[in-house]
Amino acid sequence: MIRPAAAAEPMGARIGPYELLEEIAQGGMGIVYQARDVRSGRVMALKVMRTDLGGGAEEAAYRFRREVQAGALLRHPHIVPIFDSGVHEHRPYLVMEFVSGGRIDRQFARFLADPRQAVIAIEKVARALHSAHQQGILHRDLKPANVLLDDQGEPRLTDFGLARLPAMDMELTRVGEPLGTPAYMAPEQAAGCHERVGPPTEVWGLGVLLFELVTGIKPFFGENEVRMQQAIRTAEPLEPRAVRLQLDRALENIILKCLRKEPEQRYASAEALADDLHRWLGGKAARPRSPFSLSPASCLLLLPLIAGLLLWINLPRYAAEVSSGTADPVFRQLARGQKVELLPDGELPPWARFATGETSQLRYQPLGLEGFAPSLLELLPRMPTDSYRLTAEVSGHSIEMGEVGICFAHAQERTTAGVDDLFLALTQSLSPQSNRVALVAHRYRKDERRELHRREELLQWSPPASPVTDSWRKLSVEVSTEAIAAHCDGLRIGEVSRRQVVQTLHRLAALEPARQVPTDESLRGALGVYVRSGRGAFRSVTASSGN
Ligand code: 3AM
Repeated sequence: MIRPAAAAEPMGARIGPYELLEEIAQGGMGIVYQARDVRSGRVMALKVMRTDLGGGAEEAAYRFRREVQAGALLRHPHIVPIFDSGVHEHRPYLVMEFVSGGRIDRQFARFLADPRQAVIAIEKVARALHSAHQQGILHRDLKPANVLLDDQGEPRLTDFGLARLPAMDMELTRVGEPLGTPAYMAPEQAAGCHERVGPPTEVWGLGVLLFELVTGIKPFFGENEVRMQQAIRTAEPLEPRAVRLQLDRALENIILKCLRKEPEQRYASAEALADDLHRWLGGKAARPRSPFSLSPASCLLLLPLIAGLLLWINLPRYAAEVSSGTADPVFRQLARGQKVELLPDGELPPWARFATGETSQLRYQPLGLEGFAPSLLELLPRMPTDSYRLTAEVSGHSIEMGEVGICFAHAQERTTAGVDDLFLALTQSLSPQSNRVALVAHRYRKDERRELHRREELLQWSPPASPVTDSWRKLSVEVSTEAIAAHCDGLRIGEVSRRQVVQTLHRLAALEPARQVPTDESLRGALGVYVRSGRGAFRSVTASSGN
């Protein structure tokens, strides 16, 4: 569950004998800090229950207890050890080893580039899980946030707060109520059949993790939790090789075996999966292709893939860390005045990431983006020059008043109520009734309690051609130190001064009090594509310096 940011403890504060150094992350139940044990000087990770749980505090406290109990039973090099626990001002806390490399999906680009790395990591997680299973412990909440990487790049499983412990009664697992995180739940878990949950349920979770690491997308799609659970129970998974054509067939078979609907048809244990992954790494796993992967449903699913190579991709947020290092050659080309194709051969650059809209869906050939909330897929983190041009051909459709476009400036701002994304986009309306191009400033905040989307138009224009649903439209922005000019299908449709942009941003800021007032200086680069309430397709996305 995503909750709005909780009030953090002041840094330097003490919880038991631990001095808080830095907040690392906030989860649904607790806040994780880096902390120092004042007795030994050792740096640890400390998780303390949130203060704002209200009626949920009892269940959260129970999860802490469960995590500590599981921790006492578990000793494995790929499980994060728990060293200590206690209660601070009526809130339970636990102290574990500090694991410095962050969640496994932060290294997504590395695994995409080399599936063997993903297999090596998942084999280790599978062996760690198997050791837990042998103690009668089921993790029940496998997901990328619970697999961390240490400073050696080794995977470390954590968070047994939802675990089933040996001899545990069904206290908090009411029959029929699913437990876990929807996208990673096995069908029996999504259906709330707790008595069918066992090691093969975790094999499923490992299969989803591996699928995601080697393809960059999840095997099932649902735009909300209910649809996701429905898809998991009834739909066939995507085939990994439909997404990554070069992926080894034997590896695909291993993944699909993890994702069989019936637990009995999956690997019987996490160890059996680990062994098969190990054989694959040694080049020996060559299992026959599963007849399940060619079921009519998946063939149907493949048709559009074959026809147009339409690959729906759910790129995890922070898919690749924005690294100016990796984008360096592009910056050099731009600085030399060359025009750069931001989707060479229709492929995403490795540094692409969602600046906002991480739940949106992505496909490619041509690149497509689908989302209800505003989604901004950043294709270049910044421009090396103040004056530049961004151009793209866009198309799309929507059942509502959606829009599709290019985005050329983005900033994140912390407000008293949450984190807001501010961005500028040149958009084309997607509704069949309306045919408009507009230069728009957005302020967007996604948090679970309140979704905020404010939008102000700086320029509007009605193209003479038919709505974009039937054709491609070429949109282009020219940004200079003085003004922003917009073009559509080669026609200049207008210009706004940077002063106007700043005034508009101020108006948006005034509507939602921000800690800092935005300036045009606070809006930087972030060149990319944008969609809201619909599906957009993009091709020929280019950037160039100067005018
Ligand atoms: O989302 P990020 O990667 O910033 O790294 C973990 C992740 O942060 C951090 O909590 C977030 C959700 O899992 N975390 C959890 N346990 C940790 C530990 N033992 C930890 N970071 C370091 N050491």
